[in-house]
Amino acid sequence: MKCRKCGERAAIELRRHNAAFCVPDFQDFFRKQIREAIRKHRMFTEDEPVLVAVSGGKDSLALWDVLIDEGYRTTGLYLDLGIFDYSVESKARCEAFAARRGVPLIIAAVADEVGAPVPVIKQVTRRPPCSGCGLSKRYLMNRTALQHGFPVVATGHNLDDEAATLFGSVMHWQTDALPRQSPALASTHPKLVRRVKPLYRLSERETAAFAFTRKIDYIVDECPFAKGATSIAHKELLNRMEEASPGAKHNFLFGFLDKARAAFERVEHVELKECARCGQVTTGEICAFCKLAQSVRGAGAPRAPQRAGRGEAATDPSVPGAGA
Ligand code: Q46
Ligand code: ZN
Repeated sequence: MKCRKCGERAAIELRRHNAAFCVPDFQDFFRKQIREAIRKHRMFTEDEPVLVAVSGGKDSLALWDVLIDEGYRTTGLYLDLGIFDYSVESKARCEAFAARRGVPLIIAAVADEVGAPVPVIKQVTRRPPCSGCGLSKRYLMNRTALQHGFPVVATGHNLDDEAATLFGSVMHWQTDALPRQSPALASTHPKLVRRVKPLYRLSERETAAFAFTRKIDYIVDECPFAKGATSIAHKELLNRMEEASPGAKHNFLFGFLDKARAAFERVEHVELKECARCGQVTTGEICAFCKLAQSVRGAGAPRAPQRAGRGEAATDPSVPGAGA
C-alpha cells in the first residue's frame, strides 16, 4: 500500500476514502478535515478565544492538539466528575497535556458545584448516571465559558459519536432532538455560548490513529458508566455496517446534515428566562441544574462516592459528554 500523496509506504488505510497515507500525510489529512469543519460551519474565527472541553480521552486531546498547532487561542476545560479512578486518571492526562503544550487549563469539580460527585448524584436522584452527569456538564461548560469570556465551547465529538446519536434519535423518532444534531449550535441567547464539534468529519479510528502518531498520552478506558449503554450498542451496529459498506457512517450523518436536517427545523416559541437562583438560561423559574443541586444538597449526600457495583451502568446516556 502506498501513500496517496507522496507514494511512500502507507501507514494507515482509510477505506471510506479509498485512500492510504503515510504518517505525516495522514496528520495533514486529519488537520485539513478540522480546518474544513471550522470553515464550513463558521465555528470560530482566528480572533476568538476557544474553550476546549477535554475529558482526557483521545478525541478531545487530539482536537486540542490540532487547535493549538493551528494557532488558535485555546484554554482547556476539564470537568472533574468524581467517577472513581477514571476521573483521577483522566484529570492527570489533561494536566500533563496542558503542561507539556504550555496552555491554560481550567478545572471545575461537579462535587463542588452540585454538592456531590456523579456516582452519588446517581444514588440520590435514582436516575441513570449520565442524566445528572450530562446536565451538569452542559451547564458547567456554558457557565464557565461565560465567566471567562469565551464565545464558544469546542467538544471532541467525532463522526462515530454523531452517527450513533443520530441513529438513536431516528430509532425513537425524537424529532425535537434532530434539529439540534449539528456540528455547530449557534447562540440563541446572550447567556448561551456557541457549541461546536470540529471533529465531526473524523472517525473514532482516525482520532485514535492521530493521537497515537502524535504521541498524545490519553486515557484509553471509557467511563465505567458507559458500559452497556445503548449508544455503545448503536456504535457497534454502525461499525458492522461500516465493515460491510465502507462510508456507511459518513453517508448516514452527512446525508442527514445536507438533505434532511432542515426539514425538522422549526421556529421554536420557547421563552428563555434567567434562573432566579443562578441567572443562567432556563425555560422555567429555576433551572434544572439548580434543582439538581438542591435535591442533592437537601438529601445530605456524601461527597465521597460508593464503588459502582455490577449492573450499575447507564442504560441510555442520551447526552454524550465532552468527547472521549
Ligand atoms: S462521563 Fe458522564 Fe459520559 Fe460517564 S456518566 Fe455517562 S455522561 S458515560 S460521556
Ligand atoms: Zn439555576
